[in-house]
This record gives sequence, C-alpha cells and structure tokens, in this order.
Amino acid sequence: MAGDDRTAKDRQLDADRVDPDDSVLTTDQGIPIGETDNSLRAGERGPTLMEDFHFREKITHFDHERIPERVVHARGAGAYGYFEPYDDVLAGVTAAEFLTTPGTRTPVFVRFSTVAGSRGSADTVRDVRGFATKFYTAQGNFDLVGNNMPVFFIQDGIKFPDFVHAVKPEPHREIPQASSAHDTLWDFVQLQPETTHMMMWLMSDRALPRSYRMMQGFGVHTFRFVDGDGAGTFVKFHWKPKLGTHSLVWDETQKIAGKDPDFNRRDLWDAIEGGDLPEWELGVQLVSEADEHKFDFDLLDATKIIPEEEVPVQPVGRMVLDRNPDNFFAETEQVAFHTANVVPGIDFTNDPLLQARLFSYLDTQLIRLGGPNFAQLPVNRPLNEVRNHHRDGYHQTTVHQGKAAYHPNTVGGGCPALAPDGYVHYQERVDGSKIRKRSESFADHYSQATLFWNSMADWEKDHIVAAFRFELGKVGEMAIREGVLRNLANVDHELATRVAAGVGVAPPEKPASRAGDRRSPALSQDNSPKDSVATRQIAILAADGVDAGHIRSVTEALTGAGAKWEVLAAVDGSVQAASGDDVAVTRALTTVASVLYDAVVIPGGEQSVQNLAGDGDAVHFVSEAFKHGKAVGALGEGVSLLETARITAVRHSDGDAVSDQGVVTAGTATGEFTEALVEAIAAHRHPERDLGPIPA
Ligand code: HDE
Repeated sequence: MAGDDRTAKDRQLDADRVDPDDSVLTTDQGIPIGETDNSLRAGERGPTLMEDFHFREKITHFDHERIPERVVHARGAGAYGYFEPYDDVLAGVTAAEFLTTPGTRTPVFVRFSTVAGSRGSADTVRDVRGFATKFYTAQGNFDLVGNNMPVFFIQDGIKFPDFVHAVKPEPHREIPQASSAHDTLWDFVQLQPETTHMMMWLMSDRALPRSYRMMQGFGVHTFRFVDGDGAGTFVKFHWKPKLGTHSLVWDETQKIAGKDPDFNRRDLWDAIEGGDLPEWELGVQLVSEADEHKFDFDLLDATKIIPEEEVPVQPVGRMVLDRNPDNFFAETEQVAFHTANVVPGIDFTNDPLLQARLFSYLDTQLIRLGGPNFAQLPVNRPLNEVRNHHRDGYHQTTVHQGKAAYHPNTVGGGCPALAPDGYVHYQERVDGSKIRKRSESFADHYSQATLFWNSMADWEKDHIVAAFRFELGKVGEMAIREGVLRNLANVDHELATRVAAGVGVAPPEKPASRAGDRRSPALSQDNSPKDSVATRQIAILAADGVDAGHIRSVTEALTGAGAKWEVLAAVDGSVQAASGDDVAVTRALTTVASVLYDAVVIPGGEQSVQNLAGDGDAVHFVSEAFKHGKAVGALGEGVSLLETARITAVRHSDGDAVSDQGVVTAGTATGEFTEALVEAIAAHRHPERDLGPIPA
C-alpha cells in the first residue's frame, strides 16, 4: 500500500522488515558464505568436521524452529487493518479515545482461529472460531479477545482445563483430531449442564462459518466502560460482518477438510490480496449500573446473552482488514493477545471466567514465546513508547540506557515519571466472605438454550438435530448419550425426541416444567441480510462446443454484481467454443470440487453438454452443489445436465427464465436469467429443497 494510506503500525514495522533483495548469503554472525550444499569433510568421502561452523549453525537453527503451539486456538490466520469510530456517541460513556474520536484510524491486527485442533488441522471442522483483535491505540494496546459465539461452555475459569481436556483428542491414542464428536467431550457435557446453551450454538451452523469474513464476533463477557469521572457502564461488544453471517453445511465442511484444509485461511488471504477488504461493524450493548439486576440472568455469567431485543446493539464504528502479514510465524504465530490489555476507559467485571482469563493469557505467552519480553516482538509492540523498570530476561532486545532501573530514583532524574493521566482501575466496592461457591444467580442453564432453539428457522433446527445425531452417534458409551438427552429434554422435548430417534436411545421423559416460548430473531442466520453476491465464488462448467455467448453474459453479470467466477473444464488450458473461439479455462475439474464454490452455472452448447454428461466429475459437481443447497444455473442444452445429475424435483425451463428453489433455467442468457441467478446466489443457500435421492 502506498504512502499516506499506511497505518502507524505498518510504518513502525518498517524497522523490522528484512528484504533479501541484492544481498549475499551470510551466517548469523555476518560471515559471507559461498557454498551451502556440501558440509566440510575430511576428504570427499570422509566424515563431516566439527569445525564446520556454517553447517552447525544452519542445523542448530533449524532444530530450534518450532515453538509450542497454543494450547487452544492453535490454528489461525491473521491480518492487519484499521478501526474508526463513526462519531463521538460514546464520549460520555468511556474515556477510551480510540472509540470516541471521530476520524481516528486505529491500526489493528486480527487473528481468527479454530479452538480444538492442532496447528495443522483443517479449517472447516465443527468448532467455535476465535476472533481476537489487537487495537494499537495511542493510549496503548487494547485486546478484544472474542469468539464467533456470544456465550461460553463454562461459567468459572477453574473449569477450563477440565473442559479443554475433555474436548481435545483423547489422551491414550490422540484421537479424534479437531473434533468434538467423542466420548470425553460429551461425558463432560452431560455432567456439566452449564455447557447446554453453548452446545446449542456449537451444534448449530454457527460452528461452520462459510468465511471468516462472514462471521460475527463477540467479546462474550460483560466488560465495563469507565468515563472521565470514573463512572462505570456495563458493555458487551459485538462485531457484525458487512457480508452477513453465513455458514457451510456439514457434509460440505467434511469434504472441504480434505479438498482444501486451508479453506478459511485462503479465503481471507485472497480477499485481501484481491482488494475485497473484509469489514465489520463494532456494536455495543450498554447497561447502566442501576440496571445490573434487572435481568433474569446474571450479567457476570458468560453462558448468557443479553437478547438484542431487550438491549439493542448500538453501532459505534467499523473495522476494515486491508493488509496480509509479511510472515506467518513472525506475526500470526507470535502475536500475543491478553484480555488484560485494556486502555483507560475500559475495565473488567467480576465475571469469574473473565477473571481467570486475566491470569491465563500472560502466563501462556511465557511458555509459548519463551520469556517475559514477548511484548517487544514487532507484532506485539504498542505504537507509543514503552518506558519502565522491567529489565533483562530471555530475548531482551531493548538496550536500556542509564543506571536507574528502579522507582523512585534521583540518579535517572526520577524518570520515567508517573503519568498524570495513568490508567485508573474502576473503584468497585468489594465486600464478602472468602468462599468457593457459585452464585444462585448462575443456576438457570436451560432458559437461554431454549430461547436459542425457539429462535431458529426450521432448516436451522434440522441442522442442529442432525449435528447432535452425528456427534452422539460417535459416542461409544450409551449411558453418555442418555445423559446428554436428559439434559436436552430440558431445552426442548421435541429436540430431545428427534435426536434420540437418531442415536438408538429411548426418548427422554418430558420434564414437568414447560420450556419457555420466547424468541430472539437476531439469533437466527435465516434473518441475516441476503442481498449481496460480493466475493462469492461461482463455477462455470465448460467443454469443447460450449456456448461462448452464454459464458460472456453470465460472467459480465456476475462481475457487475461483485461475484468471482471460474471456468472449469476436464483439463486446463482452453476449450473451443461452438463459435470457434477459445475460452480460457481457469482450473481443471479434477483439481477442485463443488464444495469450494458457492454456485454452479452450466452454459449451453450441445457438444459441451454431451461431454459434461459423460464426465463423472462434472455430473457429480452439479448434483453435489444442488445437495448442498447452492444456486444452480443452466442455459439452453445445459438444462438437460440437471436431469443427468438427478435434479428433477424443481421446475426447469429451456425457454423463458424460471427460478425454482435456487435452480435458475432459461433457453438463453437473458437479463431476466442473470438477475434471477444473482438473486439465487445472494440467498446463500436453499435449504427448502427436496433433495430426493441425490448422491453427493
Ligand atoms: Fe481463551 N485462551 N481462554 N477464550 N482464547 C487462549 O491464550 C483461556 C475464552 C480466545 O488468536 C490462550 O495466547 C481460559 C473465552 C481466543 O492468539 C489461553 C479461558 C474466549 C484465543 C486461553 C478461556 C476465548 C484464546 C491459548 C477460560 C472468548 C486465541 C493461547 C477462563 C471470549 C487468541 C493464548 C489468538 C487463546 C485461556 C476462555 C477466546 C490458554 C483460561 C470465553 C480468540 O491463555
């Protein structure tokens, strides 16, 4: 990015960037090296000599390249960008200047992640996604270390090691990788009803995001804003993606895990490289201190949301990601988030989950990054100057001047002096007996799980039932399945009965108390905006004899609407259109799969369609895309390929454009056809379809 557009963080990093251009090979000591293919040996066929310093240094450095992966959230992808507030509406609520000074662009680094899998696991597993943002503000770093789900599995951080041990691969054989579908997790779940609400989210499509760019983010805990006079307001943070919140379907995710395990990571990288800059709106829910106890749940309980219908989310600013990191290890791997990194104006609450995190994140960096100086790493360094009396330790890169490393001092002129506008902790009166006890106000584990279930569209409910059946179906101990179902009956008896029917367990008894019938429309992805095809990936299937006019009209319309498209054929290179023109092929069908695209289009051309009908990869592509609820477009002779792919339960047309359940057909590529196609793609998925015996 050029000149003035660069953020202050980007410019700061210039000092650390090392470019190999116009350089010669050297050792770490700067000795020039002219040969690096043969070790120094005693005779051409003799043993390698100890004195080969270049060999020893090269191998030693290599041997030490790995650092421990994060104990959770090991796999991730990151990017830089900026945040800017819309206006100064929060000025009376928080002293945090980056949130209240319009026109300030605060640089950010965001890391998205899965939770349970190792660094090399697939992106598209069923899991929570981390959404961690480091704001490099003028008042120091603020880290908002959130997830893509607004609640958590447990209420007290002391349970975190138990929960993580349960969800991670089972210790005796380290199976299964990056999956919650196994005995230990569900054993924990059946015994800890506080997990119930979060398990509803985990079994929903929220656990299968289509893209990091199409995912919400939540701070989860109730935090506290503090104004210039020290007055507090409770706050929950929300990120809303500009492209809407959209998910993959389960069968698709499993296939993508093999076809492209880097699916979400690649999507983020490619979007930024291509100039399609991911964007989120930051929103806040504010609750005055006077209203702390007016809810039927405790604001300090991280297994609860504040329904948006009760306290609206106020938009306060936007975040844009505009630059990929230069080096994955240096930046994405070494970035160190910490919930305790707050700036004046933002403070904590007594949420016992948050309190545990305030300890854990610093502690974990000490082992992961090898000592106390990790804040000096380029990606972690704040923009403002760091001055204090911390000294020494592994990997100290600051050359501290002077001899006063203590406070107070006179020999250093009293410096660094105490800041007149230093961070002041919110003054909360605390009065209580030391006690290991959960507050009664944390005891209701089911009402909000029921609220979530009630708020789902029918297709979302179907997906949740299928997810529970899949996961419990993988649980070997029948007693664990039964225990989970007893809990689930408290959420909704119909849900429990439907799940039980799929996992060989008798339906649990209906609990005496009736589940509530409240709904929160904001929870359903069915209500997410579906008005854009921006950055959607569309496959166009072609073979020799294809109708080049169809391709031209369709691609013009898609490009005009902001979508991406690729022409796929049996082999790479080009196909010859019926008109005799060459049509460039983007990729060979054998290197991709329908699961990597959002929609498929079959242009006309008799010969082309005949060829595609004889190509198993092409036919499978179409039926699989249909099975996964994606928009399918077919033109002219291409319409017949739908029959070949067993798509018969929708209305077809080889005349005027017809759109039925996301299948759009026409004789030729009229404006009516392309409009209907774009609309069908914008709908994201068409879960209303009758799938019949479609193979996929
Ligand atoms: Fe974390 N979590 N967590 N977590 N978490 C870590 O810190 C922990 C929790 C979250 O991209 C670790 O640097 C405890 C909730 C994200 O680098 C570790 C508890 C939420 C990331 C840790 C929680 C999160 C982490 C591992 C319960 C959503 C990835 C590596 C008290 C609000 C950050 C690291 C990145 C990472 C501890 C619960 C989000 C071990 C003890 C709730 C996004 O410190």
